[in-house]
Amino acid sequence: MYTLYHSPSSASMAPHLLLRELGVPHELVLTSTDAGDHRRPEYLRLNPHARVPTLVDGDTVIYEATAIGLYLCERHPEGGFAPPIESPFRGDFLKWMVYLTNTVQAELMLYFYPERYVPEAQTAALEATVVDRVAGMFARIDAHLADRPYLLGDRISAADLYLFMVSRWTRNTTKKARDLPHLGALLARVMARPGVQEAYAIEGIVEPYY
Ligand SMILES: N[C@@H](CCC(=O)N[C@@H](CS)C(=O)NCC(=O)O)C(=O)O
Repeated sequence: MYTLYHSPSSASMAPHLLLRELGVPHELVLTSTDAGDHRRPEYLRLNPHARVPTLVDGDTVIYEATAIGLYLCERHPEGGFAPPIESPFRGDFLKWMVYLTNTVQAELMLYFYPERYVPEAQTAALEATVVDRVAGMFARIDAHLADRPYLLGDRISAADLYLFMVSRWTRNTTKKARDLPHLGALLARVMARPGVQEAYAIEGIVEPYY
């Protein structure tokens, strides 16, 4: 049985969606970043970096949302959320998983926590810069999706769930991922999936959904 330490609408969303879509047994432990649960000693013993999510699988403790996603895909290949190692799509899959966390998500952290990087007088300017730069990333993803429904082509993968999560994080900005035609269509397709709807109900997410 997996245990996912999660905080609603945070970086734990992609692993949560994947667990639901794979249909594997798991329990959730609410670790609210708003309430500071991620800084409590019992959580820091699992994840000393004080970040959410963390997945526990027996004696294995994994943090980093992408690592959790790759781990779950490898443990449940029958779920079909990652192309197998011998697939011609494997390289693309790894590329998107890493790009989305290492480039898109990393940049969005500057938007969500600008005060960690610059003095208060400069936070609005930093936020605006990040919104512009991330919009450029999503525009290139939108162009990639012009002739395919999902990042890898016809079949959904864990990378699309990750894309859904980071796209959602633009919903309160002036440049929303959902307003891009092809990306917006992908987000609607992902939102319609039963596992995603279950996860949203459990996390108590209200509109705008993405
Ligand atoms: N690279 C990490 C980032 C995790 C992360 O920054 N999570 C945020 C929530 S979206 C968090 O825990 N924030 C609390 C904090 O930074 O104090 C991952 O993908 O798991």
